Amino acid sequence: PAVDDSDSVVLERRTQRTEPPRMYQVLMLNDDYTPMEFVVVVLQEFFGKDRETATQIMLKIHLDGRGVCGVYSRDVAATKVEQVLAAAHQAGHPLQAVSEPVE
Ligand code: TYC
Repeated sequence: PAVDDSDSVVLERRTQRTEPPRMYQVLMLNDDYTPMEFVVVVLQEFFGKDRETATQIMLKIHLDGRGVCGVYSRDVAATKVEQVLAAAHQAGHPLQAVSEPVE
């Protein structure tokens, strides 16, 4: 920090600017067996979607093969994937989820 010869204060940045952390999108993948209702419940329970939004995302996945469920820091995204896979496995459904960096 330095003070100039007028009354205004000049604050220098002496440290390197830190990039914001990379964000990761969690995607669910379509399959032929997982019930639509199960996917809608997963989107509500683990991704905080209301029922209408969850239904729209589920249908998008059903039609396009994959869809974004949410965007999170790396650790949170990894946990979401684990939660989806655990719930699907427990229910006996083949539902798959992955996370990948945004961009
Ligand atoms: N295709 C499934 C069905 O017709 C529904 C489904 C939607 C499954 C999204 C997985 O990620 C998924 N029952």
